[in-house]
Amino acid sequence: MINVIGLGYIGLPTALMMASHGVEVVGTDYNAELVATLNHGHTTFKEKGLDELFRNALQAGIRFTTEYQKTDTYIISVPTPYDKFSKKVDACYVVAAVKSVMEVCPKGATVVIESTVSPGTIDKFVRPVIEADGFRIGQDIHLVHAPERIIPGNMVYELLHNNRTIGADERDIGEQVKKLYASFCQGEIVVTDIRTAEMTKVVENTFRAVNIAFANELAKICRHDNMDVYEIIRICNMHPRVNILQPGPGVGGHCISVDPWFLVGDYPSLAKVIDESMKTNDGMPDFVLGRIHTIMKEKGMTDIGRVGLYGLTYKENVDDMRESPTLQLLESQERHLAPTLKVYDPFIRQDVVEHQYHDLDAFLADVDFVVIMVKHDEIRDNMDKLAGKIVLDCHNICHLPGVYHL
Ligand code: SAJ
Repeated sequence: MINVIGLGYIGLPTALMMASHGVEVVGTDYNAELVATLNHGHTTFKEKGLDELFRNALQAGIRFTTEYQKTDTYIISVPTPYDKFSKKVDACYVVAAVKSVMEVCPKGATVVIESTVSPGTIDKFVRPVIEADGFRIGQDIHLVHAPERIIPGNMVYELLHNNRTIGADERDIGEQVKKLYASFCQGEIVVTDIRTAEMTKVVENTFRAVNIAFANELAKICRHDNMDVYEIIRICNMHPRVNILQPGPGVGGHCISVDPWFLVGDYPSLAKVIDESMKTNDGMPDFVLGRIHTIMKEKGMTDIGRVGLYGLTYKENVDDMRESPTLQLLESQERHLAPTLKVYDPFIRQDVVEHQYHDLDAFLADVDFVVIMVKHDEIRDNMDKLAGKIVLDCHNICHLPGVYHL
């Protein structure tokens, strides 16, 4: 039996996927409300294919509880926040989960950490906790790091098809855990050591962050001299060895906007390109705010209360608002004591900010200037409703005449 600890964006789909492929799984989360929701037959977030996977897993007998189980394999998938000041990973949830496992696990159990951690975290924070309890790593407890790689918006597909990394300092244990993941994963599974697995995970997300920062910097250069950044990137990408990502209103989510900071925090004098890239991405909501003011001036518009931000989530077609560029823009605007912009997002049902709408038509009726912050399918399908409005399209998806870009 596998005990999956942490039933959030990664732990839940992973637990469901294993259960649907014949593995006996119990999911544990300290949040009793979340566990109750799952036990009442409801998922806790929206994701393509998740509801069907959930039904299959329930049929296969998956259980959810707040209790840690006595078993031989644990998968820990709890959040790893970062400390905004030191830029270092905060491993407190991982450490707390490992401590709880120690209280119930039999000798010889394997603990797989899926949560993203900075290189060296397992050595520095996890090992000492285990050893302090008198357990010997490699004998009483086996440690593995198996970082996830699935992308929100296409998690179920990617769980099945992505290649994976398993980091284990004991080769045979790595191979055993590989077999477990191979129960559902059709991709290649590479077994390496723990430190390499920690580093590769953070480097993958850093690569993407730096590439996006490059695109954002190009957008600023092109804005300065009125060139079309999208056309330039499109043509550059026709080169066989060039693959530039797209500029946008900022980088959100709990991964690309966080993980690269771990390298800056741990190697401040070495991670220069990464540091500058993160600052470039973090500056994009302010760049958008500047564009809003410039365009208002150009159009002779004075009431910022008639400007509406379309999209609150960190990216398209997900309901996750962590590190959302729109929230960052609103925060920045409030710091300048300006009146609040109007906001709408089809994926956010609860009220999270002032002047928030829950209906696209009502939102559009109350604004003259729409800023496309998130490219949800809904706005792509309703582009005609923006006719006659001032539009600042941060994603190059609107082709109405007179539309403004980053
Ligand atoms: N973004 C751009 N321009 C682009 C692509 C993305 O501005 O060309 C922005 C998005 O709008 C969003 C942010 O970047 O605000 C991050 O979105 P994303 O789709 O690039 O990535 P995440 O954070 O949803 O998921 C990433 C993925 N990592 C990589 O692609 C290397 C995923 O595979 C990881 O599993 C996930 O982080 C994670 O959990 O670490």
